[in-house]
Amino acid sequence: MPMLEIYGVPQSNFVWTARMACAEKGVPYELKMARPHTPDIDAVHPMGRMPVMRHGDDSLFETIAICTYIDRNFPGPGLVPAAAMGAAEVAQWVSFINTSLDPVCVRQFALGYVFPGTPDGSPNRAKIDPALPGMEKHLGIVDAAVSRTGHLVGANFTLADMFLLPIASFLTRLPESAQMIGNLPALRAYVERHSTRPSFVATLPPPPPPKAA
Ligand SMILES: N[C@@H](CCC(=O)N[C@@H](CS)C(=O)NCC(=O)O)C(=O)O
Repeated sequence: MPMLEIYGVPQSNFVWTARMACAEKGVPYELKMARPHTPDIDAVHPMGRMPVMRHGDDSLFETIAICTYIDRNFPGPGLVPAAAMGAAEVAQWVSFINTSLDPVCVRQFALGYVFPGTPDGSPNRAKIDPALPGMEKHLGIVDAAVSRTGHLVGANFTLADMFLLPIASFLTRLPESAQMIGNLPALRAYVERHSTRPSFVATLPPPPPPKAA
């Protein structure tokens, strides 16, 4: 069988999710380093976003599609519950994270630090500050959700958690979000507990390279 290939950079939360899905499932894969809007990515994703996947003659874009393929095409533990309600709840949280939580907490807030676009490279307060109330709301929602069982859905670690954990982990490293998570006991415990998970440890992104002098 051909080797599964994931294209992207490991610091992307979505690339991290796809890699965690492979690790949870025990699927061997090759991470092909590729930035957004470069030929390998543009060849598959119509908007030039990462990750994209190739497997033999098949290719996919959008993380949920890639993870669904990984889950259904390979043997190993299911990433989504078999029961209708559990599967629907995973879809619910993945959709919420992708369309509501990620835009505020990653695109607006975190990228205001990581890719500030300011003349001197300082954090982009014009992006960060307006994101804070929305971030507080979204983090409160997932705190309440994981307070029940320590997972987003049911009593097991599912694909929904693979979407949330990389984002929550990144947020513990930035000042305002770290403080918010510090004040949300269930979410704080969730990040601490699942950060020791083998699939998380095996896919932890390396620190960014030092800035050129
Ligand atoms: N909905 C897409 C989002 C992918 C995405 O936004 N990836 C980011 C990196 S985390 C990216 O490629 N951004 C570049 C851009 O939007 O131009 C998915 O689930 O895969």
